[in-house]
Amino acid sequence: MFSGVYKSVLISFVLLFSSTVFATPLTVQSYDMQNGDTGSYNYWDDSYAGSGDNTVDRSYLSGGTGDLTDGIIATENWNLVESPVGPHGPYVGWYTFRGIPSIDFHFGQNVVINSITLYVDDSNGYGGVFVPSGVNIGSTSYSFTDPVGSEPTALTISGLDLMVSDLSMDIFGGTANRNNTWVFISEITFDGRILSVAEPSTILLLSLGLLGVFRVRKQLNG
Ligand SMILES: [Ca+2]
Ligand SMILES: [Ca+2]
Repeated sequence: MFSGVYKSVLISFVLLFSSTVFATPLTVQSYDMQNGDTGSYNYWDDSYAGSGDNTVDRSYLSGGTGDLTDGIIATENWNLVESPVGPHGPYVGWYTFRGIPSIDFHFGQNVVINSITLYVDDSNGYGGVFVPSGVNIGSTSYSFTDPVGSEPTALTISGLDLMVSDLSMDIFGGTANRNNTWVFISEITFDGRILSVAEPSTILLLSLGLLGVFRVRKQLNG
């Protein structure tokens, strides 16, 4: 019943619709920040590959990626997985007394971000490690509620509609009355969609497809 042209137009519509509606994980091309600090152990970004020295506290790391986007999410508290010997742990830890972590993420293309999730340790203050109290993204503040438990946890900011290619995030230490807490993060993820350069051409294809339908109908009628 449907002509081939009509079918292709229909498929194009479905593809366009699905690519714009459903949020999928976005790839971070690189992130820049100060390396983590040393406490009982070294809480560095051990897998960071880019500029800077990831074996020096607060060394400025740039142009690469590491622990925060490697897909490895800590499932245990910092004191259990950040060993002084052997492979280093999954967290990057910052002592907020030396400055709050500030991270610049680069996506390398235009994206629309719908949600951001931070995978953090929640030790309820053990060793001074707390869930971050909130983040600043650009000039907007988002606050987090510290779960009652003390397991590593995920903090998600949803309902976003941020059209960006770069994003800056300041992460505040836990508890409002202390500036000397530790923040431990093992992963930060972004969900949304790529603002594909193919979209205008898809629209062009749709237009051509519709034009084709009209021509076919005209021929049938004529
Ligand atoms: Ca990780
Ligand atoms: Ca807690």
